[in-house]
Amino acid sequence: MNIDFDALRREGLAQIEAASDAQSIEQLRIDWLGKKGRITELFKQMGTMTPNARRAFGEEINAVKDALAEALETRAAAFNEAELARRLASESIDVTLPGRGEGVGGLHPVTRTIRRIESIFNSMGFETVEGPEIEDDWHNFQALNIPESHPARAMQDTFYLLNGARLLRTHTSPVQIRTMQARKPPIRIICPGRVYRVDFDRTHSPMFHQVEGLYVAENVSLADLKYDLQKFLSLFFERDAEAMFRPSYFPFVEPGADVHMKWGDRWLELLGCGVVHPNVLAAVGIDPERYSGYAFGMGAERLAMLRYGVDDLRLFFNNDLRFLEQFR
Ligand code: 2U9
Repeated sequence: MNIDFDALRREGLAQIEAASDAQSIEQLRIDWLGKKGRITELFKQMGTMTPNARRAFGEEINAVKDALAEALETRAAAFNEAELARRLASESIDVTLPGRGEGVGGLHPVTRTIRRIESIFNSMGFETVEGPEIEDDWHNFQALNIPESHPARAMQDTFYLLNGARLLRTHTSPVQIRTMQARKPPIRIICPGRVYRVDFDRTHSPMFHQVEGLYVAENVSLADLKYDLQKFLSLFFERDAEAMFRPSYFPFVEPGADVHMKWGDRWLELLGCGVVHPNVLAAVGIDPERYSGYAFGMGAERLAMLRYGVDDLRLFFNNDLRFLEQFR
């Protein structure tokens, strides 16, 4: 068999030289030195040769094989090195670059308002108390002298859970009920928290925040209520607030009143209040002949709107940073 080993070697080396990446080198290794590669096929032919011819052929073909294997290895190493250098360059981090900067967060304007209301009442001797947002009918309604037929209990106002066995509290008043059950007068508490009502339009949100207060002791009167709320409003709005108490109806107080404040040349309604109804004290085992109390309730969003001059309630719930960042 006459084979031009030099030509074979030149052909293989030329192909290896022309390869442009590591995959092409691997393909060439398979084509030439693999199980069915061209060199391997030539080795197989040696079986039919005479011993002398086989020795001569073997030397030549082995030399070609070694030359190609070495060339393949050298090229593969070069490609691997280039790939490593490329990755090192692209994955390296310049630790001397300046940082991106961390923004400083702030409290939500409604949270700030609640904390402001709380701290004023804390300074007046009221303790902050919180309670569950999922309530039952008794704590949210019955104990508060809200009869079965009262409109506040209709399905369109209250979010009911578990087929009516539980509900989302419609005010924080059940916290005061639970506190009166657990403690003896005198009780002086302020109860901030989320409340829920089936109501959603320009001025109502299905979830909003209330702060309610309760003072129960001997000889608590409407005069105490007026004095304390007047003081609160002056501290909250940082001015000599002119307040007006106008009769209003809430099932849990008697008498009840809406509190208005002079705002420019208008009277603005700010909160509701009243003397705790004797039925409410009796429901929690406090003797209404011996003790009396006053209570009040306010919407935190409403007070936040007035304090910060915000004219759309929905801005408090959109979580638009352009709005929120102004309150830092
Ligand atoms: C107990 C007894 C009495 C809390 C009260 C109001 C009047 C009131 C509204 C203000 C705006 C609700 O958020 S709002 O819509 N609240 O007008 N709240 S008296 O009276 C109580 C509470 C608990 C045991």
